[in-house]
Amino acid sequence: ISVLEIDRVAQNVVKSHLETCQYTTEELKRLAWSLYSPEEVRALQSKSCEAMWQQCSLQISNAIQYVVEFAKRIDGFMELCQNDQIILLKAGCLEVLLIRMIRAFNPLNNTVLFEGKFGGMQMFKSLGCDDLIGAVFELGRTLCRLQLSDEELALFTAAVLLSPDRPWLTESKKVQKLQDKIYVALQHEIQKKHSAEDKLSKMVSKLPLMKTICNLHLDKLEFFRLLHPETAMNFPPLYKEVFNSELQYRTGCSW
Ligand code: 4D8
Repeated sequence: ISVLEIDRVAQNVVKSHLETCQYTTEELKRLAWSLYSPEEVRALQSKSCEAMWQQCSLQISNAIQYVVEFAKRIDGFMELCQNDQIILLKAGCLEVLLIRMIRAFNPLNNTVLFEGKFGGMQMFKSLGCDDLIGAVFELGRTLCRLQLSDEELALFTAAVLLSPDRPWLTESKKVQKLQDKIYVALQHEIQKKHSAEDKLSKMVSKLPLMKTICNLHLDKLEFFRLLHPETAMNFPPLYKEVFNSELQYRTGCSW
């Protein structure tokens, strides 16, 4: 592949990311000052488990819409068959969210942006998922240490989304070719910045923790569904579609 082609890939992916990342870096910098007060944190903590799950599933479903839009704008994604598009999104969108989270994560005080203000992991206490939340915050801290630029974030999330090893893909060779180009572009981007030469391997080494978090989330969801089936039924449609266990090939896709 030529340098020209790699530049074109990088430009497309970075543009798609910037157009779909919800908040600009400037907005996030300004927001970093607005922290939940101790009273507000207590109010979140004293919510019922069901109400907090409902609130979180809504936030996640909101954020997923932007990830879907990001995927659609990546050259080649829409040329994959619809089954594969759905498989890649279902399998990858939480990982992408977790990587995108670092833009909205403040490692100085271990807080994350949630509904307009920053708060620590205590604010998620009523979910009853301390292990999951602990892992998510740990990932936030370790990914922040890599100091990824928006260009690196864009290419990394695109590479994760276009993982050719997702089960049930029909055209994994096609996905592999797209991912290969993106990784070359990412390596190229990292070199431009004179950053540590093992930055890419450090990024890739965080993928197992992300997979663990995704599986933990699915376990928690399955358990929650058993305890509170009526609440789970009322989760946002997109959240249910992405995280329900059955693989379904939808024709009238809402995404
Ligand atoms: O840009 O959309 O504003 C996390 C959720 C991020 C989960 C969101 C969340 C994000 C996962 C709420 C609950 C990541 C941003 C805000 C809301 C991703 C945890 C924290 C988006 C980036 C930060 C900022 C709880 C937004 C993992 C697990 C969920 C359960 C349903 C138990």
